Amino acid sequence: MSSLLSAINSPADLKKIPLEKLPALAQEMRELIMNTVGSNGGHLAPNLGTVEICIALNIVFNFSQDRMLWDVGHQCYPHKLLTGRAKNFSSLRKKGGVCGFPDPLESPYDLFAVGHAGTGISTAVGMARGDLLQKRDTRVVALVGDASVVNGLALEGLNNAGTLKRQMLIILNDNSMSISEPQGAFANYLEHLRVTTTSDEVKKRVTHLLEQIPYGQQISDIAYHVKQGLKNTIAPGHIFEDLGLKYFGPVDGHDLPGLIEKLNELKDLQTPAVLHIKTVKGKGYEWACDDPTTFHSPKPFRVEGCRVVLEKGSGRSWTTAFADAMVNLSKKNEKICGITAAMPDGTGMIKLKPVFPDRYFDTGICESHAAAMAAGMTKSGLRPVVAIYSTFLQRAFDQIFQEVCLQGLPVVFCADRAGLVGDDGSVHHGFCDLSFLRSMPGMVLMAPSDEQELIRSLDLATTLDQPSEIRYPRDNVPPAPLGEDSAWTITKSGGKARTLRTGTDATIIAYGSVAWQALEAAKLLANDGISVGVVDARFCKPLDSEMLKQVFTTANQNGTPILTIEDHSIVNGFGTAVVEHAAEKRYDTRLVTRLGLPDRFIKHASRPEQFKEVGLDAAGISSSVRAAVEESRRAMEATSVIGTTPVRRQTLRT
Ligand SMILES: Cc1ncc(C[n+]2csc(CCOP(=O)(O)OP(=O)(O)O)c2C)c(N)n1
Repeated sequence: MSSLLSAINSPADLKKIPLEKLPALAQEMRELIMNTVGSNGGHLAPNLGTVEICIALNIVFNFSQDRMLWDVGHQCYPHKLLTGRAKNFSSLRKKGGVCGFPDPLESPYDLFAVGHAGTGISTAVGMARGDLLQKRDTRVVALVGDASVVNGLALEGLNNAGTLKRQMLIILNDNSMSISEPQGAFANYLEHLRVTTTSDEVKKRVTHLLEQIPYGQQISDIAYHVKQGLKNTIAPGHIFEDLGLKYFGPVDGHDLPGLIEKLNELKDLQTPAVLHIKTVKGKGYEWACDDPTTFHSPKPFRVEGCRVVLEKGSGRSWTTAFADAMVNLSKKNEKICGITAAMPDGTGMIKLKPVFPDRYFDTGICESHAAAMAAGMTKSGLRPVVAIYSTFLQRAFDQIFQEVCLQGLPVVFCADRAGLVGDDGSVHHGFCDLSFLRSMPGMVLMAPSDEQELIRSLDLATTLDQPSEIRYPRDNVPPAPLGEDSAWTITKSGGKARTLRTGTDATIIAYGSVAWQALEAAKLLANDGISVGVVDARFCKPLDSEMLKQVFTTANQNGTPILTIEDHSIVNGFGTAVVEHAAEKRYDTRLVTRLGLPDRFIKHASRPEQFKEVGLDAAGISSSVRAAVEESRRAMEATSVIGTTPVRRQTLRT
């Protein structure tokens, strides 16, 4: 590791570095971040923009006592480098390595594990109030980006922050970008602030001008009134001031001496305040500045001279498959509209924009607004499709409940990144969507297992007269269809499943993309003489009761196990739905083994590593099936030995 950085094990070491060497330290930090993200992937452009503010904050404040709260937290790599994690930084986002987001389990300098936007101000207000009541002498700082500050939760936090009667500093890190273009009126307001000469600069200039005129006290009084007048008429940041927060800036977020001076000025201000800093996303690398969207969170890459070669993903992603399906369907049905909440590229919804610009909407980081807006659009006769990552859909819980389900409105939610997400880790896994959507009356839950199935599910969803969700993972679609072409329908007996493979020793009922792993497991087991059937459930709600009746009846007669499998929490997911249904129908629930994500947070690693860890890869599934088959055989033998019939008797209620 480089020389200045290698001597920093904590902010105390940073404070020993002379001011004139800090630019060299900033350069070392940028190089380390760039090289590490180049080999591991991760958030690049946001972190290149926060190097100076992290140095300045860690010099001025004492975060072993003071409080540093991050919003999203994807821009905290420089803070990690200065707080004892530089030596380990090459392990960024790798299994067992440094987390790509703040993580209190990793360091006491990270107070909250975060990855969802909009929360930093609220947790900071909480810490400020808590420390005040507990008589702890701390300073509280929150750092929030210009696109995150418009999130509903952030605005609620701001509203409450203004009532604080103590120090709390919000750093508004304004790089005039979200992942892509920022959206909405607030973005325009910040743009206006950025181009306005700062109030400090104006005040300085006016004072300077008046000092040149030798008319004594009289002029001094006039100067005072002129300054006040200017403050009131120019008043950059008046929105914050009106909310009860003192506003300072905007200042250059890369001017280290300036930042240190400003933070020293503000650190003991006994009132809530906003320091607006202007930063450049991708600072230090021209190619990152030129294309901050691509370099927001790139895959691994290598730099060849002034050219950057990004690692190409092989295969076709579920996101691309969705985007193409969405565009094609929109061509056939003029009522269909696409909505994204600040993830136009991540969800693929951006593909709709050039084709139907009037039917494409980006709400910014406002998932609950997106859901409620979609509900409103259906009342006008439109068919909105809202694409949101499963993990961020959690934000829209209440609007899906009240504005969509309670009204029975046909909004289609497409939950990308459903299930394990790999190196972004625990803050980004989409493992709760079934849990919270299952309980919503009228909601149809679907999960396709290949691209053709995705197209069919979207076709069906956009013709339903009730709300629905389609979930798919952060992965590639299988290269070929997994089974025969058959229509997606919902009848009196539920949403129609399809059979992918027949077998006599066990049946796997798979929900969604894990059908592929189930088929692979079945192939492995066939080599060992174990014959496994695989059903592609397609629907979690309404379940296919005909299919379940047949599977449970056969399993009961033959004494063979049933395994459910899903890329979702084992708690209240697809398997739970099957067991609840079986209990309701008085089927033998002892036949069922549920495979899914365990009831704990799964740390960052690659997606295949995570699948292995939770036993959802083909090898893990096959060993679970083998264990279940052996257990059933032992149970059968035991019942034969004591002379009873090997058939488990039960009453079937249909
Ligand atoms: C609730 C939520 N929705 C969406 C995202 C995805 N996301 C991560 S960073 C980001 C953009 C954040 O922009 P900004 O706050 O301006 O920070 P910058 O990346 O520009 O530094 C988005 C939309 C998220 N993290 N949380």
